[in-house]
Amino acid sequence: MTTEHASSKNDILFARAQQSTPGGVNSPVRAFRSVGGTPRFITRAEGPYFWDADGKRYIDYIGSWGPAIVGHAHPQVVKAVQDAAANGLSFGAPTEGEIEIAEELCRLVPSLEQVRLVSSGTEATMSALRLARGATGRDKIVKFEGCYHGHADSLLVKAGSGLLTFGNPTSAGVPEDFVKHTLVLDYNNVPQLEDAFASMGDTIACVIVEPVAGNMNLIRATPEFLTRMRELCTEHGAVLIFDEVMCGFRVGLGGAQEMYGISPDLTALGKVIGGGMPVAAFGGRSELMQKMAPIGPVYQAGTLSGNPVAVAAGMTTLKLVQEPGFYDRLSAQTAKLVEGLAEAAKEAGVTFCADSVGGMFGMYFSATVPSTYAQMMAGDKERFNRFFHGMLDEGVYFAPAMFEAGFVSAQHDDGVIAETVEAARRVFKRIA
Ligand code: KE4
Repeated sequence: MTTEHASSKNDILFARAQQSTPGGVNSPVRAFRSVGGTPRFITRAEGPYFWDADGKRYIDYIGSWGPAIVGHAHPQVVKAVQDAAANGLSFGAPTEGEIEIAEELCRLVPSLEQVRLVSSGTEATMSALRLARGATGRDKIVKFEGCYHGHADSLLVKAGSGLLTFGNPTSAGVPEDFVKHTLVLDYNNVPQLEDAFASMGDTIACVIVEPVAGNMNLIRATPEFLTRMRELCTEHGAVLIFDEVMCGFRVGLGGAQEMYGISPDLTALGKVIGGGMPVAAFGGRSELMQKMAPIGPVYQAGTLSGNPVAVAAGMTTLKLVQEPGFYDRLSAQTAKLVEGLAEAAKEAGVTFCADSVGGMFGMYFSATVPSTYAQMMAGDKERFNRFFHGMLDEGVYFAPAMFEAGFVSAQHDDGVIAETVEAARRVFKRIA
């Protein structure tokens, strides 16, 4: 039951939803299973806010898990969607809008020479993996514990039993065979990466990494980690894939690859580039992308890829984030949030710290900002959950799981940040 009262419309809707949909949700993290309680059914959103089925307003720090970077229901984005929809929703044939957004992505993301549009981050990373394997003729892939790249079979894998042993499925329904080529290493562990390449470098098709990790809370890659990764991939002919579905256009206009000054061979994008509509993409060096069907041997397709209504939302969002000073302001507001939260926790004597990169942030109920998955998982989950629900009652909606990052929009102004920090002062005192 919700923390307010048993007859909440959210409870009623949640009970009803579970009759027709597994867990009552269309994506597991929405079910609040990590924090407990009843998910809020959102009726509408505007700017930094959204409202639940009881009419309660929340300051939203999910932003649809990243896409709502210009704020919810931005008038220019809504109008672009309305205008596009009036001309038809989907044609299954090419449109000029797809060329325009592809050209814009290649102009803004340093390593992109060509790009293919898809409808989800999962499709983007799955296709990039297939391209890397098709281009190299190799089977093995390297990922890192705590990084999430969507739900393609070969990526639903946890670290093997021993060091440098291949992964085991994290999901039922994924045959061992589908993950036996996936090696799971520790994030920010350079020696381990060097050992993997030393022992099997010429069989590794690719390394896929979140260059700023946002699926084990927020964890920054060290420059050494990414630099060495780039060197090793180059040395051994492996494809380096930056999964920037979340950090692309979130940490800065050119994403993490511009921030670190490292050029991957392929990049996966999503979230912000759709502005809340289903647009994702993978792209990189033309020499690689030319291997994609219909001109190359690597097959990939999608009925709604490059959908004109979704592309209109994405293109308008990409224009808005290029307004002068957009990311400076977004980064400053996000830093103001995490500084305020840390100050509030300190006043209450609660062990807490926070970090931010551009418009994404992490909150940790631990003494220091984690740099590894294990350090993040050692955080005080029970206290996080009490903080989460306390803030939810105060009308502030953070990610409903300790291992998720948070997101600020251009509409989270000083007043919104101050209101959040004031609420946190009250909640930290209650959970101290
Ligand atoms: P989608 O298939 O959910 O569009 O994207 C998968 C994906 C790929 N790569 C990264 C770095 C991602 O963060 C994601 C999806 N992120 C989650 C947030 N933790 C989406 C939320 C959800 O699963 O409902």
